[in-house]
Amino acid sequence: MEINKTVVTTCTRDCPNSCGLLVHVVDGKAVKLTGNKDNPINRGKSCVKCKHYLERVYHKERILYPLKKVDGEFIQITWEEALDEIADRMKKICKETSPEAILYYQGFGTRSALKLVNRRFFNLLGNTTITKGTTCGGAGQSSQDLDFGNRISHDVRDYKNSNSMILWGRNPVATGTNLLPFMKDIKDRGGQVILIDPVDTETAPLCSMHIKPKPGKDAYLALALSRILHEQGKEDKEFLYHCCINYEDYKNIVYSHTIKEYSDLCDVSENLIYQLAKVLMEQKPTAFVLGWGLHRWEYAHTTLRSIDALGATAGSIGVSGGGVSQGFEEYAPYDWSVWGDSLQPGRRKMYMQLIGEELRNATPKIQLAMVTAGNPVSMVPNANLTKKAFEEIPFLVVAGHFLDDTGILADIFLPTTTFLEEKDIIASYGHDFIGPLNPAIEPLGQCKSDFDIFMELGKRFPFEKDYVKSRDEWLEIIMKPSIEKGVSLDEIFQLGVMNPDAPKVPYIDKKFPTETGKFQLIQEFDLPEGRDREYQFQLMSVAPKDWLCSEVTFTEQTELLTIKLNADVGSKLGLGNGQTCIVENQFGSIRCIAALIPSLRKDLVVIYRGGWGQTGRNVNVLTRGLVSKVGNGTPYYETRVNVRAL
Ligand SMILES: Nc1nc2c(c(=O)[nH]1)N[C@H]1C(S)=C(S)[C@@H](COP(=O)(O)OP(=O)(O)OC[C@H]3O[C@@H](n4cnc5c(=O)[nH]c(N)nc54)[C@H](O)[C@@H]3O)O[C@H]1N2
Ligand SMILES: Nc1nc2c(c(=O)[nH]1)N[C@H]1C(S)=C(S)[C@@H](COP(=O)(O)OP(=O)(O)OC[C@H]3O[C@@H](n4cnc5c(=O)[nH]c(N)nc54)[C@H](O)[C@@H]3O)O[C@H]1N2
Ligand SMILES: [Mo]
Repeated sequence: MEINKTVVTTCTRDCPNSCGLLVHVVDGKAVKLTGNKDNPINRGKSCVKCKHYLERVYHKERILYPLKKVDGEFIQITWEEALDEIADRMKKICKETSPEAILYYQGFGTRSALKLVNRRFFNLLGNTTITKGTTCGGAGQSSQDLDFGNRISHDVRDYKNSNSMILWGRNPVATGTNLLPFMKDIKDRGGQVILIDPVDTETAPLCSMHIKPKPGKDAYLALALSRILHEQGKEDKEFLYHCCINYEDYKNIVYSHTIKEYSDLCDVSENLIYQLAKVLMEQKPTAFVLGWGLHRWEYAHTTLRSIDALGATAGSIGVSGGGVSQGFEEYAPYDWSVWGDSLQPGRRKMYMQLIGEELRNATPKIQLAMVTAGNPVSMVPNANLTKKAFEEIPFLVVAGHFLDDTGILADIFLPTTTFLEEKDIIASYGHDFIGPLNPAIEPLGQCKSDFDIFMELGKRFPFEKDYVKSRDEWLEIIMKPSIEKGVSLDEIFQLGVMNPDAPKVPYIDKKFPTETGKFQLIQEFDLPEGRDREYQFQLMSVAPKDWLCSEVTFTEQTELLTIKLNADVGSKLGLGNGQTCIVENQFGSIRCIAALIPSLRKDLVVIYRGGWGQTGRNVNVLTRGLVSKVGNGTPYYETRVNVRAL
């Protein structure tokens, strides 16, 4: 490998940006990561997560050698020893019990093309157990599939044609900066960018208006807006009558409450609701840009579908500059048969978000589990239960970068490369650009990619011939659907390409891949009050700007987590700024440091997600294990807590 160079690559961190990057390498060491100006989506920009990523790559806590736990302590072993032991144990379990007693848990840390072969390994091994459901975006995708037939979002560049934008439960300043120039552009052209988020986020100051509904109750706001549009004759009659089904039922829902009643239900003043309706009527087209916060409710589909229907009413569907955009299919360019799921149609699947409970109730019991690119002990709800369940697994293999809450429980820990050390391809859940991973530096220490780990393991099994291939051979196979549409791997590795299937404006022909060929308006409205009213606050465990999911180091976590709460409410609880308090509910408790914010809603508290239990910073000891009604998502925010001074 050349030792001084600039390498074109893509950020693979779990983020909708998936920025095109340049790695600047001096003497074989990556010294700087910058945004690639040739990338059409991020156009040279990149975020704070990228700036600090090299610290993570070269961090002294990063694990660079395979480790085995002996008498409670990790010792360094060779790859041969590690992989032989894993393969031997797998064979023994398959022979003596059943492949079912082996669990594969694939987290969301990196979702690149070559990761498809991971699950294939377990499918070839037999009817092993895998996970179902998702801790991320399932509810949104399924809800939009119900309405549109298929969730397809607008390319960010289409927001050049928007005259207003509603950011609904999304925090791009922290989680996806490639929206920011488009927000500014709309405002520069005299349009409004409106944030709807119960929390005072970093994005709020950049917006023309910030509406803070009662958490989880946005559906009432969407219906109120639709009612105003209808009452003023400004609904998109053409689209509602000719391109939708269920319009009469939907209209009945819309007219089921008065604006005053809706205002009370979502706790947004009538005045603000009318102001927002005015934007929808006068600054068309409106781009509705939805985030992942909206998914994390048990009845998220009611909210999401009410917003889709509002988009239909406001004339935003199938219109350039409009749309109700929520995300992209990050596996779109690949051949899904590579997963090999058809080999094991009847296999057992455990809910990811209930993994603790599932493990404890399983028959046969899991005897060996392998986790890659995930940290379920920190990130899955009800962390105390999850941790116990993982501790009880007789043999746990974790492949990752750091000894996080899951890694620390491993019997064997396999050190994996970062995207700077790998060749691969990655698509995105925030846009339709397919980007390359070109190796910029040699693997640190003895780190191996997940791909190499699975190929090495594959060599130890009779299915070797089917499975063990070179990286390039697998990439050709996985990318076949894209190659058949004219994409070449060469152009991907040079810079990347747009997915050839990406529409310029989704649904511009007003034809929808639903059963009826029409847009399906929400027909039934189901939104119960919510659980655990005996606790005082809704717990909003949202994404922090400064770190990403649980990708933090031990030394970064010396202080307790901050809890943000309304200043008056905090004072009544006897709390001052900087004071330590206990946050607790039926699932557990953590200590936090109070930050009193005058403008914050009084019925919620905010604690950032992703901290580790090892440092007392895991907010998921408080969250409820639950599956959303639609889409098998995770309703993290259906959690209420009390706070008291220490
Ligand atoms: N810096 C950083 N970037 C990240 C991440 C990170 O942890 N840190 N995480 C990555 C991941 S995994 C994902 S999925 C994305 C998430 O990206 P986003 O969706 O932008 O971020 P979230 O914080 O999950 O949720 C956004 C907002 O939704 C709001 N929200 C929650 N419930 C409701 C509700 O009922 N109504 C309304 N209107 N708003 C609500 C929250 O208050 C929050 O501010 O970001 C990715 N990028
Ligand atoms: N309370 C609360 N909890 C939440 C959420 C919330 O809003 N509130 N949001 C949820 C969301 S949106 C998500 S997506 C999940 C994320 O939860 P997880 O899927 O567990 O993901 P991460 O916390 O990002 O942990 C990923 C780990 O994989 C490692 N890693 C990265 N790339 C690779 C790779 O290529 N190979 C291997 N072997 N390891 C790699 C990283 O270093 C990191 O240790 O958490 C959820 N948890
Ligand atoms: Mo996520």
